[in-house]
Amino acid sequence: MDAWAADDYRPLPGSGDPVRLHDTASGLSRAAARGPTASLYVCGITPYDATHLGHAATYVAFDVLNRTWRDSGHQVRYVQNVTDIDDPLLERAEQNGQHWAELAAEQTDLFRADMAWLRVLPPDRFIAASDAIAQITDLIGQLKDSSAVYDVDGDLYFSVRSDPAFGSISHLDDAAMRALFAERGGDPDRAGKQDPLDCLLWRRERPGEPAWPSPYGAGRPGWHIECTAIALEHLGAGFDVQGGGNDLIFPHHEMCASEAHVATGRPPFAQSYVHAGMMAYDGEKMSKSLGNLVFAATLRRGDTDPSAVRLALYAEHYRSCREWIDSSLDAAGQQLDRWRQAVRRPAGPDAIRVLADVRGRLADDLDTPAALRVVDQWTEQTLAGAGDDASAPGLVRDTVDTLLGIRL
Ligand code: 5CA
Ligand code: ZN
Repeated sequence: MDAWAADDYRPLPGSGDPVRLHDTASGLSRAAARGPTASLYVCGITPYDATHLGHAATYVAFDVLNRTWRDSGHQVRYVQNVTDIDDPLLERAEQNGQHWAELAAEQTDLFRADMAWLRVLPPDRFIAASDAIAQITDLIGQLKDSSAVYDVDGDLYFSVRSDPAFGSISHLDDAAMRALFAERGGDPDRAGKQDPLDCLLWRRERPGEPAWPSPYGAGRPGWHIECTAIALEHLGAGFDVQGGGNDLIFPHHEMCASEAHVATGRPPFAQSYVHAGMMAYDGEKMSKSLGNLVFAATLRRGDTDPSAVRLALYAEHYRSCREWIDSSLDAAGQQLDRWRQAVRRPAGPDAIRVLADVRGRLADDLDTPAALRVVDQWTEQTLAGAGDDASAPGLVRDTVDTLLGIRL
């Protein structure tokens, strides 16, 4: 599937520091990429409703990683999926009296427009679950060969205990896993399962549901196997970072990793698992099911400056659980105005330091609040008339543009 048009990414002078990221599995801050190519899989949307600012915050955070990696000399290989086959999407399509594929196409288009508006650099591969059926069924075949698959009334399940490392990403106890599994699309209480946590790989065809032919009969894939198959196909086992919001730690990323460990026999699935905090609104996690949403498209269709949205999202660290406050857009707009005034001045204090400092802050687990303080400080000095470096305003403008995706 096509992603969206790439905005220009202009290389900066010199090169940035190696990026370190907090890895959920080890709890450590680690070098995020090892070779010249940095590989990234970010879990994509389930396209049944418009992109809200929680999604936007997560994709913008990984966009900063993409930009920071490129700036430090890596080639980035970025893959993102679209979960266009899943229960909530099928239910919404049914409610709307719409074909599921039409709803998915409509909402994916909206997402593309939102991402392009926010200047998020597109993934190299943007893959819908419905376009990955062959890879998914092949992978289920590999799991069957490892005796990690069993049948419950024609549906296929993955035995999580077949992976000795199951649990090593989330480190949750059994009761916590069970509760989250039930909350996030799992079926711990289904009769006939060997372990309540075993997850669905292939659901046999039911009347009124989409189905694809497969060696296991007609049906549709479960959720986790979709990302496992797409990541293994396009990045291979042991790629650098699997990312998403922290609501994906369990079960989604735990299940993906275990399926891959068993199928390939070559753990780890990803070197690091990186998670953004949840964005709340009106005191609760912004979520399609709760309906407490601020849509990116509403801002896009109004007169909101996308750079102000990015700046507002950067005000707190990507891993923190944050509350979206409507007035934060006004504050970000004012901050943006000052930055713009400063880069229009004929001269300012040396900006080589600003570039080095912004690079250093972002290389430290994408510390955007600290990076903003660096630019704020230069801005205040410049607006106060300090410095006589005529190249500084241009360099600050380029730094902010390339590393933060903010146009001044
Ligand atoms: N299709 C799956 C992933 S394979 C999915 O979780 N889709 S989603 O549309 O529900 O979410 C898309 C991305 O946004 C995921 O990375 C999810 O973790 C993240 N996300 C969802 N809600 C929020 C929120 N309130 N704040 C921050 N990120 C969020
Ligand atoms: Zn995923």
